[in-house]
Amino acid sequence: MTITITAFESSPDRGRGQARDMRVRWALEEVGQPYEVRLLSFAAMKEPAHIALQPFGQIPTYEEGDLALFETGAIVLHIAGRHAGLLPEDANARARAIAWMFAALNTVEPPIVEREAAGYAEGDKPWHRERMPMLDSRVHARLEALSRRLGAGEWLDGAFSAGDLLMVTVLRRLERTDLLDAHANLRPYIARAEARPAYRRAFDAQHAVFARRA
Ligand SMILES: N[C@@H](CCC(=O)N[C@@H](CS)C(=O)NCC(=O)O)C(=O)O
Repeated sequence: MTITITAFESSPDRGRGQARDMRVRWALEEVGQPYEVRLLSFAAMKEPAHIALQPFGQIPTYEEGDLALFETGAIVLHIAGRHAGLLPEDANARARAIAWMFAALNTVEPPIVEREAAGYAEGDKPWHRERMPMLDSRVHARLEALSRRLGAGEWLDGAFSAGDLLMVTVLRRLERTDLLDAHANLRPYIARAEARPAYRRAFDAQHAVFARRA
């Protein structure tokens, strides 16, 4: 059955793989599933046809036969549940890997996105400069705990899993900041993930969308 995902026609990140379709592309590459991409303009994302698939008018979505999904966590979990390669066979290890998926999206991503949003949505406010150190420290608190748990490990819990996949896409949002520098094992963790052939294929595919338009 053909899998179709949606992505930005013109990604604001200029092909740096920060848009969340990257998570879905990477997961599909890890499990060896081919997919098609429907590119959407910002206007098309807010039209009824897309809102029917994604109630918040965002990308990505995932369609496979009569199944339509939104939310990258749900999509990656669906892919990982259907195909080998992203979740361990052992039931307890599988549950722990899923906990890391939730941790990435529910515990680590929110302060990172809030800090990012403060930059473009509140940069002109008189209190912006005073607020930033507080937002930085919230991100650092999460990174510190994550870094401590990762320790000298290659991945978060044994073999590479969907938990690592989501965590790395979240951490990559900080790649152009200095926030990762205080946590010595996090950039190497990201680099290990980025060296995976499946990651490279997904990255190149989303970059090609940007390159074609440039
Ligand atoms: N929690 C959602 C977030 C989706 C999301 O924020 N998508 C962004 C692109 S990475 C988007 O569509 N932004 C445009 C908008 O919100 O209008 C998920 O993980 O799928």
